[in-house]
This record gives sequence, structure tokens and C-alpha cells, in this order.
Amino acid sequence: MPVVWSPATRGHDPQHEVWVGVATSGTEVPARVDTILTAVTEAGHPVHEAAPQPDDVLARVHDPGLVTFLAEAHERWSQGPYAELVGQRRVVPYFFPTPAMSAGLPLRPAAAVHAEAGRFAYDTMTLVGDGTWEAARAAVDCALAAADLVLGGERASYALCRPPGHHATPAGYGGSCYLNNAAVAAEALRAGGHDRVAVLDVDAHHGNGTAAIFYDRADVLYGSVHVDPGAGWFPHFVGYADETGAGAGVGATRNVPLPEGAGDDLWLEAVGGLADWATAQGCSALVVSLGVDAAADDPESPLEVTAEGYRAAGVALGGTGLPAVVVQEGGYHLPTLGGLVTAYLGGHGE
Ligand code: SP5
Ligand code: ZN
Repeated sequence: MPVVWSPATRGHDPQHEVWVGVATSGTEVPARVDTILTAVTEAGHPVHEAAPQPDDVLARVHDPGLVTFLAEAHERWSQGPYAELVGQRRVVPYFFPTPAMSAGLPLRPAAAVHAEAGRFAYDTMTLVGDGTWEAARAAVDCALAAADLVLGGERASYALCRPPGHHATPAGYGGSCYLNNAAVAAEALRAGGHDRVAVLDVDAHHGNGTAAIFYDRADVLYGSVHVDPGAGWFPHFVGYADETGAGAGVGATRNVPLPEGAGDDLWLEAVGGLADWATAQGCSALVVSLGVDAAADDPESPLEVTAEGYRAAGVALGGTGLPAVVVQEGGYHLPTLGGLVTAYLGGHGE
């Protein structure tokens, strides 16, 4: 399967994430790119570097306010006084103008970037450093180039996207995600002539961003298997089984939350169910949000899936026979990360 990557995706390195008020080491690190790149190269997949791609498809996915904020935030932050503060060389939001704050009052843009960040960021873990915009935009280029390969006749392609994307909403960033690479791939497939596309998300976490982008649409389905947010897991507030779409999109969202410790059998039953659903709904192409953080060794989830499980997931989704753009999402255990990705790609085939 052809692989698309970009060296600019290594440049996002905010060093920390702020979790429960403490700066902890980030898990979504640049080394993820190189360990996956080495593994796919050794497994014999042809590797291409993504060329810069136009903005039109990205503009269908995200509000211009989010895109402009992300493109300019680090430069605004660099103008101070934050650079003089220890450990504040990246944008850390502190004020969140949630509906509880504004309570019906009109919200104006905030003059201070440390406040304005909270208009778009919905957690404190997803920081913006000096290479963040370039990396996030390059990840979108990878998704677009991978979609182009499929539209050009490849049965499948793999976009080595970093930072990941499935938690990025139309106007919000969080969960280590800034721009929604999988949603961009889905829109590119739609623009390329596929009337109905399914995004199937096997990352350990519910892809609330992708779900939100397509929630009221019938032309892009969203199906996800993930650890039950009701058991205390990110994204906490959404991802329940009774969220099935709205308006024209009623029935076009399918969430399968799993208990902690689910293991291969329950997880693969859910993955197979999503594959059957996409086929039965008449989709002509897939986007696979390939998070490998459901794996047993991963520090960010309790789902206990094996590498054989990931291979079997590839067999199930590749077995639909639908052309597919596979987009990298989460997966944080560096020693096993590359092997999990190649297990999936080998199962998927071509
Ligand atoms: C794309 C993706 O997999 N995003 C993961 C978002 C979930 N992150 C939640 C992190 C919860 C706190 N983890 C503690 C780690 C301390 N370094
Ligand atoms: Zn995840």
C-alpha cells in the first residue's frame, strides 16, 4: 500500500501537555513519525513525500476562524510577554468562553492571545508551538495526497499523519488534534466523485471532531469503536451509542463504546459490524481512522487489543473491497507503534 508522509510533521514538538494543572511529558511526540516510517519502509510499502496541496477541501471541513487562529497563534504568542515566562514558549489557553461563561451575552474576539486560545481550544493538553501549524497543515497534505492516490486508481493508501486529527471539530482543537485529516480525506473522496463515503474510526477514543463535522449529513457516515466515555475516558462528554446523527444525517452515525479490558474478540466484533454497516449503507469508499492506541501496551487506553487483532481489523476493513484511505490517528507506545501499523496495513492488503 502506498504511504504518504511529510518531514514537516516532525516539527510539531510542544514538549508538554498540561493535564490536571500539571505539565506532563507529551505522548504525541515527533518520534512517532520516524518509528512508523521505518516500519512501513522495512515492510516494503512504497513511500512518497506529500507535495503542498491547495486549501479548498480543508475550507469545507473547518471554520476560517480556527484555521487563521492556528496559522497565526504562535507568532502572536511570540510577541510576548509569554516567551519570558519559563516553559511558556507555546500557546497554553487559560480562559474558556464556554456557554456557561457567556450565558447568552455576545462574545467578542479577545485581544489577548492567551484568552483567545480558549475560543478554539477545548482542553489544556493540545499546545501550539513554533512548528505546530506547519506540521498540522502538512498532515492535511498527506491526507489529500493519499486520497488522490485512491482517486487515481489505488485500492488503498496510507497517510502517515501527525499530529492526529479526529478530535478536531469544525471550529475547535483538542485531544492532540488541530486539523481533521480524516475529514479532509473524506471530503476529497466526495469531491472526487464518491457519493457516499464512510469514515470508520478504530482509534481507542471516540473521534468527536469527525463525528461533529458530519453529524447532520447523509453523504459521509461516521462509525467508531472506542473505550466507553461513560467509564471516564476522553472525550468524556460524547461518544455514546445513542448518538446516531441529526437532520439529514439521522442513522449516519454509529458509536460502539466498549468496556475497559475489552480485548480482541469484542473489539473485532465491533470493527466487523462497522464494516458490514458501511457496505450495507451503499458507501463506495472508506476512510479508516487508524489509531493504534487500542493496543494492549498503549499508555492512553485500556482496550487490550493485540497486534494480531489489528491485522484482523485490516482484513475486515480491506475485505469490504471498498477503496480506502487509511489515516493515522493515535498510538503512543513507541516500541510497538510501527509493528501495529504494519500489522493493520498487511491485513488490509494492496
Ligand atoms: C488522537 C488521540 O488518540 N488523542 C488522545 C486524546 C486523549 N488524551 C487524553 C489524555 C488523558 C490524560 N492522560 C494522562 C497522560 C499524562 N501524560
Ligand atoms: Zn486515541
